[in-house]
Amino acid sequence: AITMAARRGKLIVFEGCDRSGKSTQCAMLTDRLRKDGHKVEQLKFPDRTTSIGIMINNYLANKEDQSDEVIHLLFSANRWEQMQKMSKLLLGGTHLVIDRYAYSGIAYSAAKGMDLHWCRQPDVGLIKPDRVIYMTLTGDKASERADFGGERYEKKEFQAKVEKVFEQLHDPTYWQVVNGDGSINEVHEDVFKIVSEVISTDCGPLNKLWT
Ligand code: Z5A
Ligand code: MG
Repeated sequence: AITMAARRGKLIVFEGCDRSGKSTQCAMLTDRLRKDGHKVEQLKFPDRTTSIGIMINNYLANKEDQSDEVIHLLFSANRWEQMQKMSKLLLGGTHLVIDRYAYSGIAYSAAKGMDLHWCRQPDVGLIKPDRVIYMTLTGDKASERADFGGERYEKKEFQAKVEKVFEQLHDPTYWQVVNGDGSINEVHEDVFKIVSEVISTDCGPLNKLWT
């Protein structure tokens, strides 16, 4: 069990507000790690391919309404439905690069005025990331980037509230901030430095989030 823990894959999560470059950086990091010979898989939340994911997609696209509580629980269930697969991959030595996680779940719901403690409960016990890379953008950069404003939550004032909740969730023991203002390649180098260090460290057995 000890060698298994030492050789397990690492769970790297990208978080942050809209258009900060999470998806771009997840793809670049995954490619780079794979080229370097690592076993690595990329996942994203919401995973819009499952039946729960389709309900979430309809909500985000404003095609369907849900109460705040229901959509919150669907986002969480959409993570829980991947836990078995994730745990298998990690224990088999595959690194996982994940685009958004429970922190987005809490940040977007609490930004609507929902109780933060209530919002956190459904995600308690998910696999804990080895590192959260929290991407920031200064000023109006987000709204200047492509496609901003197409979905339900893509409004400037709302994004500012989301950012405030992320700041409350920030845990310096395993979060690192990456400034997304630079060029895609500059940001990638910052990300890669952080992840290289995590990958070469023995992080012990898998842990559960917020337990
Ligand atoms: N949500 C929730 O409420 N509860 C939950 O539990 C979860 C999510 C998991 C959809 O998420 C919504 O779901 C989201 C949160 C909510 N709502 N909002 N807002 P999503 O992950 O599917 O969202 P998305 O559509 O992928 O967008 P995004 O994540 O906001 O964008 P991003 O991934 O951070 O950025 P990007 O796609 O990499 O880049 C955006 C654009 O900027 C693109 O044209 C890039 O080419 C460009 N870009 C990227 N990097 C740079 C740099 N460095 N310079 C210049 N331009 C750049
Ligand atoms: Mg994205």
